[in-house]
Amino acid sequence: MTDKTYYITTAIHYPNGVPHIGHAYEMAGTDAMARFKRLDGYDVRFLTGTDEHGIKMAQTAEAQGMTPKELADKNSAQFQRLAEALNLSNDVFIRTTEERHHKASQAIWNKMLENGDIYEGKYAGWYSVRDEAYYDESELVEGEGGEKLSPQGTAVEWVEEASFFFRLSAFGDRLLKLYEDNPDFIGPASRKNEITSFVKSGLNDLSISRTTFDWGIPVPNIDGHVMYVWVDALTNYLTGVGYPDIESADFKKYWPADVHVIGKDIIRFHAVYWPAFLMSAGIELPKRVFAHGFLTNDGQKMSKSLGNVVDPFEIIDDFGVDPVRFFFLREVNFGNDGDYGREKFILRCNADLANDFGNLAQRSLSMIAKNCEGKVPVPGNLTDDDKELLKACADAIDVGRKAIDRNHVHAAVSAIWDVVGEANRYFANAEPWALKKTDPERMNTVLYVTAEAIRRLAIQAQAIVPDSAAKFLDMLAIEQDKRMFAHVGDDHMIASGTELPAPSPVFQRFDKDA
Ligand code: ME8
Repeated sequence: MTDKTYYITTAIHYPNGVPHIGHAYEMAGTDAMARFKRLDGYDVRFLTGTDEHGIKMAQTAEAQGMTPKELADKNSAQFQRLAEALNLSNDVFIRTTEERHHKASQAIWNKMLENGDIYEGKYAGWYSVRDEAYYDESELVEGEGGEKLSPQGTAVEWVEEASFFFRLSAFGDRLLKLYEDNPDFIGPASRKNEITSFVKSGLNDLSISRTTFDWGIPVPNIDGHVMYVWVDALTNYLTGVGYPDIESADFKKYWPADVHVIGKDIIRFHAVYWPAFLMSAGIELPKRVFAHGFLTNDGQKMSKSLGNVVDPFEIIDDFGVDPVRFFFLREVNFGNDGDYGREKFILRCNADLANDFGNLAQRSLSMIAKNCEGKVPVPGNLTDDDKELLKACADAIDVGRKAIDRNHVHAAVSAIWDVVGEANRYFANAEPWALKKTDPERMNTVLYVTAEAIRRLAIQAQAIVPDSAAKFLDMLAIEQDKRMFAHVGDDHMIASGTELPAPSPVFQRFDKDA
């Protein structure tokens, strides 16, 4: 048992359509952080799921001749399938249509009501169904045909209806103090500036119930009102740890969340509305909200009308899950926008996976098979070069730890792959194939050190490319319970004499002309 806990969440995705690579990207990045923390000895709770209420769902369902629940069931299943296809290690998959979530949402509503932050009124203003968001007139931009658009470029409509309001305007100072006292609450820093200036510009009270449709969670004790979808959506993070039972073991252990990982388009909901709801309800705030960037396809924004939306299932089928996870996390700075392109994908995976990591293992382990009777050789005295490489492998964990605590997944990946590069240079310079005749003892040492370096690096790579890293560890005959970060280091060096299975290639080389 460990007392180190870590609660991490993705956004919950709208199942109004099938998942795209933006969703896969967020899931893979969050999964890498969850796995990293588990490998580092934390008790991790990792939540993902689907956000099933709201007008967008209701309208899409109607257009497709189904009920909203049928649409939600159909597409939520696709998101669950994606979680499996991506080898996600989530502990919870939440659906907001579940009974437990209705209870949690009604409970937080009642708390905000009891604390005097909800009042009845009438909403008159702009709404974007696409964003499920209210916008102030001053935020709107003009479209090409002179029409009004949201700042995200989506259509807005004028709405007037009876509504309950949340007294968001009363929370401005408390929110600004939150950002000031907790400089890490919003990441990356650029998002913090955006949110701070939004709050400083003055907050309006927020309409939190709707009366013109019924696909939502009923407002407790009031007929005809359903909750604004974001009130219920954000509450999912509490549902996932047992709220409203705040005495439950899960809630006590995992709340407050360590980080909500989301995309840059929904930072306002997470860094303004969500902490205000929680402050009102008297619930501790999450420690951090981190917004990753958006993915494009060959430099173009993905959209259904352009027909260029990349299907994550298709690329996983084509390339395998680990190369897909690797490409996203290696190629794109988590926090910046990034681009997917087939050619770029192939170049990156061939260079870093097949050539660097794959070849190193294949070449060194084949030499062990051939020259050392398939057993981990006995090393001679270690030289400075040997020691330096092994130290670099162990030190990468510290670099990774710092990176993951800032949600810089790409930096944790670089920390590992920089040393994979070093290990390759070490192996090439040492020329063990030439030592075979001239200095077999030194050859044994080089092969031993290389195997040990692969062990150390593969343990870390389990966070990024779990299946492939496990194959490396299997080829080194590392026991299942010796694969944590605690086992990287001099106390757990690979044992000489261990019989190794015949090595086989772990990463495939892709042909860009195929
Ligand atoms: O916003 N690249 O759901 P969603 C990267 N239900 N990330 C992208 C992306 C892209 N091209 N497109 C979308 C919602 N995302 C709400 C969230 S949370 C309480 C409720 C990201 O299905 C997006 O930023 O529209 C968000 O984090 C996630 O995918 C789900 O988007």
